[in-house]
Amino acid sequence: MSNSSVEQSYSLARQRYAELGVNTDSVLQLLEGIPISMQCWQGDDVGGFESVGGLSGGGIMATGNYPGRARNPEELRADAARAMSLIPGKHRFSLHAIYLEHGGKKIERNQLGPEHFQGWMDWAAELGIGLDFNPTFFSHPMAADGFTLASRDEGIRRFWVEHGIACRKIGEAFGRRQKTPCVTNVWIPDGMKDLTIDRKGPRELLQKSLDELFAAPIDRSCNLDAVESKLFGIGSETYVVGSHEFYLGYAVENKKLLCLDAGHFHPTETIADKISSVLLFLEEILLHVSRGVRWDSDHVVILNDDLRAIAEEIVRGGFLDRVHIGLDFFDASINRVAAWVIGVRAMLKALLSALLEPTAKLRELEVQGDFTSRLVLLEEIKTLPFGVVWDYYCHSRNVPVGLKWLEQVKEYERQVLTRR
Ligand code: RNT
Ligand code: ZN
Repeated sequence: MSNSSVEQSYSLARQRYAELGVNTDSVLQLLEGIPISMQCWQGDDVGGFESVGGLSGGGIMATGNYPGRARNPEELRADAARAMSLIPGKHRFSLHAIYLEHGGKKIERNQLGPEHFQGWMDWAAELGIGLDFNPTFFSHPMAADGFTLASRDEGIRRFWVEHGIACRKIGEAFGRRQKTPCVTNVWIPDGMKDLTIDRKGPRELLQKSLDELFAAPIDRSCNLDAVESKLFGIGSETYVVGSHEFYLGYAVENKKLLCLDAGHFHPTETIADKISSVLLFLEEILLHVSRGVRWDSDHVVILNDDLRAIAEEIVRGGFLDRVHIGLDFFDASINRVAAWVIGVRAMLKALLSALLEPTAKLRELEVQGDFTSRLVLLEEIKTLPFGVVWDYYCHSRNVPVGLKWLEQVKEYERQVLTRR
């Protein structure tokens, strides 16, 4: 598509939206201010750089063997930067503790410090993006029996508390340097495969561990703590210590961010409708936007009804500055750079579509009790030229329009990825 046809189509689309009272130019400005936190772990199948080759485990497993996985921090940074260059707007990058740079020395997880992430901080500063962080409570001998913060073994429990504290300090260092708070998200795999007698004990231990982990004073303007619940995992099908109810209570009582992962609830349960409830009791939340196919499979996020509903809830509720949007998927069966681009672009499209909605008008109809008109208008706006506005957004922010980005990914695959 030529530049002038993108612009011409946009001016007609702008007119169509204006008829409904929606200013597309202001919408695009708003959209530009929403950062999406792109997850590092899509780039190397959740391997990390702790040891050569990395090891997976703790119920997290990427499937597929597409060539070109990033094998070291330099490759991962190059891949992520390539993906970001194909996505409109400035975004963030979410690191896991296992993506440290150890300089050839063995660093225990409870000994990690900001110095092991210096390369990442420099890279982020160069790109002008913010970093988020995640302690890694899996892929480790101390997590081999499936318990970390809720372990009955005091040595193991203490080790993981210390890891959590170390990670919050790293998050604080990120935040101080980048001038936006780093969201540091705690997810642990703890749970039981089969029938569990004592469901209370491990939860008491987890509560105690979190209290210790969060007791270390950290500047809230630099680091925000989040806690992520889960329903079940591989090997923890029957019982997960950090359930939704556990963390909802914990977050409310301790003023933490609650992380809602789209794949961590019952298969027909979606997170969109939870947002307006939890934000009555919490200042801010983190979303892990993911796509479960039949189970918590972490497929690449696409523009489907679930994703649209999440974006609509954020926009309709006026929650844009209280919801941190992070992506959480890992697919090793397709080009990993493309997976990132597909996921972030899909999230942005969902937000754009939500921002283009004549929400005030719809709300008015609802309050008046005119549900007929509400439904008619909702159906009508589905076929407005939303794609044209999206194309113009990409064009005006100097990233490839339409399928053009894929050509660039293919070229990168030929030049770089297949040579690994
Ligand atoms: C696991 C959680 C968690 C991880 C990442 C890698 O079920 O969703 O967020 O996916 O920490
Ligand atoms: Zn998650």
